Amino acid sequence: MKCILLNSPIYRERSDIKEDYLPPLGLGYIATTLEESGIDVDIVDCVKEHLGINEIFELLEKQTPDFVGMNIFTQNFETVKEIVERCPIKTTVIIGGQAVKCIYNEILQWNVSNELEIVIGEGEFLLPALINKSCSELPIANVEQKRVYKVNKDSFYFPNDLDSVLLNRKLLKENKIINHYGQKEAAIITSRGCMYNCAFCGGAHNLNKDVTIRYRSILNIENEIREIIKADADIGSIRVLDDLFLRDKESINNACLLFEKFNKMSWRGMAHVLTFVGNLELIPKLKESGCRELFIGIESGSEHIRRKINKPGKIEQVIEVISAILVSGIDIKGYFMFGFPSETTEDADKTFLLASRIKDIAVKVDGNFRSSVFQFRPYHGTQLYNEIVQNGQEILSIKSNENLNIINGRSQFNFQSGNYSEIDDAVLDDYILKTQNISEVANV
Ligand code: B12
Repeated sequence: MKCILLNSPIYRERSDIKEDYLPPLGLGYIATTLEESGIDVDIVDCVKEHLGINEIFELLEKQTPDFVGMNIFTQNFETVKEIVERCPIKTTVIIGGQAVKCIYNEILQWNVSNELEIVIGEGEFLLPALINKSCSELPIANVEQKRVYKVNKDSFYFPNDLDSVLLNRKLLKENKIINHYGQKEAAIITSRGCMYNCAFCGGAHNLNKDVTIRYRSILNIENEIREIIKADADIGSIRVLDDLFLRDKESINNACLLFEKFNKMSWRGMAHVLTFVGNLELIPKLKESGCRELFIGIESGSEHIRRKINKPGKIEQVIEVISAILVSGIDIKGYFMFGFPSETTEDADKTFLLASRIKDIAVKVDGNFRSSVFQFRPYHGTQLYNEIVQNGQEILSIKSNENLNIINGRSQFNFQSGNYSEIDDAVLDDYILKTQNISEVANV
């Protein structure tokens, strides 16, 4: 039984654009359980290998797998649809990923001749059962030869205990991810589910209530880091990719205790401003533990927009927390977004001003500041997507915004599917470009 898992391409055609890349850990978890069940599995990373539809078809014709699994995102919905509909071989296709819970009805309409399994939720325990035809749960929908399976907290296949979910990194073939500092870096995920309600994010708590928030134990994370170093002694940095690793006082203390054990290594992680409100005194300890950079979603400098997107924390708290982090010598990569529904040039000015204020602070202290700026685009399964649809507005299909591609290395982020703000298109592009240009280009 052979199964190929495709990390689906962002671009329809082969592109040799040099872009940042992070490994598809979700597919890695699935490949690990498939391999353990005796299934011959291979991850083909179309993002890393820059494969377009034609190259994927050539590969499938050559390898003729019995099963082809692939993830789908709002951004590459049309491309994945084309791959599935025009698939040149007889196989069983399996589609999964965060967006599926909101688009499975559309996928059921696809014109497909192959068998199609559509999976809502976390797939690593369900997939071996599906492939080995031993699945104990019935599909929640069934149209012709297409079936929809759902893994939520009530499913037998839901990973309740993250410590028991293994990741064989060899299957990810992640040989060289060199980070912004020139260090060889490995990425890890320490939690699943989210406690925040960001209105632009598909992982928001309010819209995923059938999934519980789960954390790995610190010992389990420590063991994974030891495995990573054992497999590759050149790893100089760990990047924590989930939002909840640093969430409160206790988790900050735990992170310090954990990384103090790896004194030759630095680490980087995501955090929210609220993580540090009331915990500023712990930031120097984070620095001592090897924390080199924090990734923080600042998003908007307008209080009105922040309320609309459920982004907690007042502007003054943003400044206070970010200043304390920079003063401690930890760098910050701050994410900003322009073009939220109903956003005006006044709101956008406030965001640009906030990014400029942070840059002004950074130049006077040890920590460095990089900005990473996006045009808002509505993703399936988010509050803002639902609101736009409820307002009767049409969500346009995704296309590249070439005006933004004058900055190198960011074209994978420069997609848009309509402008829902009160700001003219060209003015919006200007805000994005000038806020991006506040710092050096923010890559990995
Ligand atoms: C960390 C992260 C990333 C990381 C790593 C992803 C990873 N896990 O490997 C990086 C930075 C690489 C990333 C990239 C992108 N991401 Co991202 N990411 C996240 C984040 C914050 C956490 C996801 C996570 O790691 N969960 C834990 C892991 C184990 O779960 P997972 O990856 O989802 O995989 C599980 C299930 O989804 C499912 N599954 C996944 N794939 C498949 C495939 C099959 C066949 C099956 C059956 C099941 C299945 O089983 C997996 C194992 O349990 C979420 C937001 C959130 N809080 O959930 C956004 C999120 C998933 N990302 C999102 C997006 C849009 C992207 C990008 C397209 C961004 C871009 N470039 O513009 C790219 C996709 C590129 C690609 N093809 O890889 C959106 C998706 C929304 C949507 N409707 O499409 C989310 C929801 C954030 C948001 N803004 O709303 N992302």
